[in-house]
Amino acid sequence: MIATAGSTVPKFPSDFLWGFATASFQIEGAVNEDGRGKSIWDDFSRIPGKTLDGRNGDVATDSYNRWKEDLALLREYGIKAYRFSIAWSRIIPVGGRNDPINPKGIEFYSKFIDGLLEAGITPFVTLYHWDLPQGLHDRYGGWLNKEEIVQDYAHYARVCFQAFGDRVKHWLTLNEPWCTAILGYGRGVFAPGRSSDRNRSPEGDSSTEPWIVGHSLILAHAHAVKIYREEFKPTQGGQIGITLNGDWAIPFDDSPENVEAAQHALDVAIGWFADPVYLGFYPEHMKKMLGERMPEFTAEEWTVVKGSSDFYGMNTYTTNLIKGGGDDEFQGKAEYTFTRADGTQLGTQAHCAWLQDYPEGFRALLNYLWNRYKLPIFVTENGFAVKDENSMPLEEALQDHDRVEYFRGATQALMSAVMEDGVDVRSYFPWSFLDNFEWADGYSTRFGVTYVDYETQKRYPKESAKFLVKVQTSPCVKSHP
Ligand code: PNW
Repeated sequence: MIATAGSTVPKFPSDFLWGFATASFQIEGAVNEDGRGKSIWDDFSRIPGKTLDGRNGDVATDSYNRWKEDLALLREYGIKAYRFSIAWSRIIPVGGRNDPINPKGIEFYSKFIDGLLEAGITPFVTLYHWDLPQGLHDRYGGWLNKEEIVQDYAHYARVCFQAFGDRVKHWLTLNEPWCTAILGYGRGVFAPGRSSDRNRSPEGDSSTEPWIVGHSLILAHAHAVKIYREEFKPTQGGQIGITLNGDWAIPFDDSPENVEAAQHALDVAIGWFADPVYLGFYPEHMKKMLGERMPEFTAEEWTVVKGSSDFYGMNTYTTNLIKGGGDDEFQGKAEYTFTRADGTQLGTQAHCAWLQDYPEGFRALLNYLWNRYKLPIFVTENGFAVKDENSMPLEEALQDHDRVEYFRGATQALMSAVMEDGVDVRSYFPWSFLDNFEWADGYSTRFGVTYVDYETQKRYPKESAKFLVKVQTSPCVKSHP
């Protein structure tokens, strides 16, 4: 639907940011170059058994060395914005507030930002996308140590605002804190790999550590925002917020138990972080579920936490059907399935077990977040990994039909949410610009709209890249004056 002048139908925002997203550790490689310090993913990804294909992030898509080539491709795609993350250990190799700053690290991102701006591409910068400096993990336990990590992260953020804030006007403090806390300190499948499961990790307590880490993450984010607002925003004039993962939850059927369970699933997946940051409280369900294990904020901390995001940063991939029951606290003691009561599947299965295509869920989640948190939404990730793409010959992989269908559905859902439901959405960043290091999956799962041949590091646009480039320039999403 196209908005016409004078109608009550909302207009598609003229400054809407269409782009693609990546993250430092997943693309940069060059782990020993120009004074970079180790991150917790360096060694973790080298431990046999931690990645599916046994491969690590040492080279990835070699984007640290090939940034000019990547920039040329972004320019060729003609997108408006690019989301990437800064590697903390390139800026401050050991990580702490009294440790040396690495000018080469600053120079690298500075040149890249200049290159984007020259190409007319808006940089959307994540400060932390899971690559904690190993030095801080070794020194005091990283995110487990609230007193230290909050100060060190705030210092690192300040260094970045100082170095890049004259040119960067869109900041994300943290990417998906749920993943950092649960996958890194609960399930133990992401670095630093801590868990109560002694087959996985010699150390860790999955019943307490994730909640402690989550608490530190919220405070670290909030303090960085306070610094930005007080010291930089008045002159630099940008926006800053957090970006949360979260998938739509549909009750398996309309039994009260399953309806309640769907809300509980959302409370832990999203509310754990979003309720404190936007509303000023932890979800009741979490407090009840965790009792004394749920950390509390002091009154003084709440004043920093509540309202600490200028917008809602949204990463979303799928929808789950939810049943009550089970004892998995990380899912809010709810069970997740893609199989409907009648035995059919919710949508097309991706390469990863946790992902099926269901665009209606994207629209529903946009509405839920808009109604609950009442702030403009920046969609900072959304994407699909085609089943078995990694074992296909190049020509076949480039015809990524299921990914095109995924983005067709998602962009239509986005348009409906904006134009029909009146949800205020400001950006759409498909994950990912390139195939890259997919964490515990290694390189076996491909999320890129650009195929990367890891033997030659050659990049090849897939059909989905062409599709998305066309969507953003089509008349019904073009800016309305
Ligand atoms: C996000 N899950 O991670 C990250 O922000 C990206 O770095 C990543 O490459 C992308 O999504 C694709 O996985 C997620 O298990 C990792 O539900 C795991 C889950 C969700 C998101």
